[in-house]
Amino acid sequence: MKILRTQKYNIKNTYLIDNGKIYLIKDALSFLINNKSEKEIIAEVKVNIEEFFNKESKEKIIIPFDPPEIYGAGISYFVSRQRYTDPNVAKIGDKSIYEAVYDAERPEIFFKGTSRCVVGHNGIIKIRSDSEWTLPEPELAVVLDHKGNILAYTIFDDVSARDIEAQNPLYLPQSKIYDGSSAFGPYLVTPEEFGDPYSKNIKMRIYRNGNIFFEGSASTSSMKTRIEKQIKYLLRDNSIPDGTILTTGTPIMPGKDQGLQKGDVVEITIDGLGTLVTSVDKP
Ligand code: DO4
Ligand code: MG
Repeated sequence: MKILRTQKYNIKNTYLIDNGKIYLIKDALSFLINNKSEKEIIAEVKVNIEEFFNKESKEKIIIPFDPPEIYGAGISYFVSRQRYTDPNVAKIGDKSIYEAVYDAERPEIFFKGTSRCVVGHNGIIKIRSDSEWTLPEPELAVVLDHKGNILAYTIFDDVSARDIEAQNPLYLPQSKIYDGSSAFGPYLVTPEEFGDPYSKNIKMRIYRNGNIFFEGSASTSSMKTRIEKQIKYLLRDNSIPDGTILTTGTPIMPGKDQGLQKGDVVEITIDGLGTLVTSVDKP
């Protein structure tokens, strides 16, 4: 089952796509929390979902629901041990903080904001006004209930002001949380439909002036800090609300000269989750 939400004027509609049929439901989160009960279904509808993906459509795709809290896991893939290769990067003993956290038992879990900072499919992600090097981070994300059960999977872009993060690790929240610092969607996909989360391909393209400026791909099979462990640490002495999003870390990192620019288009595809497209702005 997939869930998608749209908006036309002030009216928001949430659609369930199941076995080729489309239903209007009250709300994505209550549908998932109430174990996909039929009581949550309002009616079967004859709408053309493909039409919403057409830029001219009046009914725009928006985030599938409003997450109350969003967290990120960091350095969960081997490639991210080398997040910064600069010799001045902060150290613990003789290891960079990134190598140290990759090798440690405790994963990196950070706060990534609330629904205030997030845009959906065809939305506009932002480069901070004080950042010259901002990168998209294409990630597999889970939607959790308050006990840490996985309700759904989705695509998440953990946009990060990498120059601000590099200046000092204490600046991490400023690199991660600001208006337009996240995107997710277009769908929520239930665990039964998504299947094994460790066999999915993640692909990202950045387009500049209509041409491919960056292209990269990776498999979730190389995720070292597995989702179960990330959830365990997220929930330790920390009560999360239903609908919390945990984004599981990036396996793809464009380089220093591949930072986003105003007008770029970012396209992220994950097997079974569709494609999330956003464009980039800088105030
Ligand atoms: O502290 C760095 C953030 C790491 C991150 O966001 C990632 O690995 O995806
Ligand atoms: Mg990240």
